[in-house]
Amino acid sequence: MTVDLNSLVNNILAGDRYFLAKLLTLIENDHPQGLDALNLLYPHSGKAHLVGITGAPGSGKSTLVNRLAGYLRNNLLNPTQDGEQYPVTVAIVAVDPSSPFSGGAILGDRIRMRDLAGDPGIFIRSMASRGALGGLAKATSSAVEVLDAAGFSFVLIETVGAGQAEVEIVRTAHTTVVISAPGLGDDVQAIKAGILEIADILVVNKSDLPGADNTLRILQSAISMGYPATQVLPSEDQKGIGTPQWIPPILSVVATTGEGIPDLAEAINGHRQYLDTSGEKIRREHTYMRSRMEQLLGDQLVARFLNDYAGDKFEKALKLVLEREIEPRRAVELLIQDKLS
Ligand SMILES: Nc1nc2c(ncn2[C@@H]2O[C@H](COP(=O)(O)OP(=O)(O)OP(=O)(O)O)[C@@H](O)[C@H]2O)c(=O)[nH]1
Ligand SMILES: [Mg+2]
Repeated sequence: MTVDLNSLVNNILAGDRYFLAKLLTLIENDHPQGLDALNLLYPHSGKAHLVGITGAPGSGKSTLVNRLAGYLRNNLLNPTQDGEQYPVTVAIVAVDPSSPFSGGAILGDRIRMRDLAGDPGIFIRSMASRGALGGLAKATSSAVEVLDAAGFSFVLIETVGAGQAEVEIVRTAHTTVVISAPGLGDDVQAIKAGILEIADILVVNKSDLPGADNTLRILQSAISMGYPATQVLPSEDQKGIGTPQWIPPILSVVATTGEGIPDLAEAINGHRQYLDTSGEKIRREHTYMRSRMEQLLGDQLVARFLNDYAGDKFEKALKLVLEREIEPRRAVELLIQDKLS
């Protein structure tokens, strides 16, 4: 596929969806032209609010993201640009790690297509993994940067909160919403997986189902353990705004009816305000970009080292380690110093 780079970029900046979709495909396929275009677009990014939505398979992420996108679109106006106010625009990135649980994702996508189709202010993209999850995380970060540069006010990133790669994807976000639901048996699991540690907002979805109260209680006690010295639940009207430390609010939602969605939108905005006023946004971006660059550098260095220099030697070292002749750390040292006999 050959596309003129400048027209690709200019069309995307002008709001063209066809070229936007085309670039996302280039990026997903790790096409070099995708990276070139991203490089040109990157200076236009940094304005969108990035919201990560994660939770166990079937907890209702897709349904909730669909509702939230519609709500934001219909109720929020962008800050004035030329004196006029415009409804916000929303991009949705659904990350499907092609897990055996992905059945629900298809259903979710169908719901979305019915509800949101035809609204030019909403753009939906599914990212499927074609191989390593690490690759998916990389492609997703880049896709989010493209959507940000393309001018969307919000980018909602939906991912199953199952493993390291998903946590990595969520770290791209400014605000992370972790979804639990009764009847999945995932309450304790979520806490164990450390997924609560990345939560800025906690949602108990499917609050219409029995057991929702129990899920709520489990989350409340988990949060109170994490924030012992502070009042656990911010008062209803505050939702954490103005507190020196952000305490993740816990919200009850019924995504299928939209109950609780306005509160969620308010909490997201509250967290956004908190990030801006506390300096936390700058700190987070700094930490995130540093670790992202270190990781990219690491990947490149390893690939180069193995490719240009020590592919065979690496295999030899690996064999020696497996035969218990050399300890792995020493083996790597010897490889780097080229002292492997
Ligand atoms: N009762 C009830 N059911 C819900 C609610 N929200 C979602 N569901 C249902 O739960 C099922 C899963 O919803 P999805 O939105 O596909 O969940 P998901 O977390 O995106 O699923 P995966 O993408 O497969 O991980 C669907 O049958 C939804 O209709 C809710 O608030 N109450
Ligand atoms: Mg889904």
